[in-house]
Amino acid sequence: MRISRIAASGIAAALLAALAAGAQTSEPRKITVTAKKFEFQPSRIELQVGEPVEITFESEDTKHGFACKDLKLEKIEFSKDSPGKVNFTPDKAGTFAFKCAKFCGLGHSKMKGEFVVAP
Ligand SMILES: [Cu+2]
Repeated sequence: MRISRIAASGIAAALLAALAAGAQTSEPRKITVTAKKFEFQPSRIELQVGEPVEITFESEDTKHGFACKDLKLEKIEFSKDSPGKVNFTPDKAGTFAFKCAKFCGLGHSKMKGEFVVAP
């Protein structure tokens, strides 16, 4: 009786640990990217296939945007007072360019970055 009770509590502990681990991996990794004329910082973001991420975009000056066609991430816009958020899980490995999706001045077309997704 005594032994089985210990075994049962061991199993319960293992289950709890598994649940906690599961909860941890489903929580997206949070990344903050700042934008200013005319760059993203960081401009090279390393991701992992299957790892959910939440990217917050903050502007240090004017209104900027973000879009990544290759990863099917729709255009968002964000400004100094109103950051933008993008949630996704990369499903393929490779290097995918993203860009500013809101005209922000003469250097706008050079305002780019890339996701480097590891398999
Ligand atoms: Cu911009």
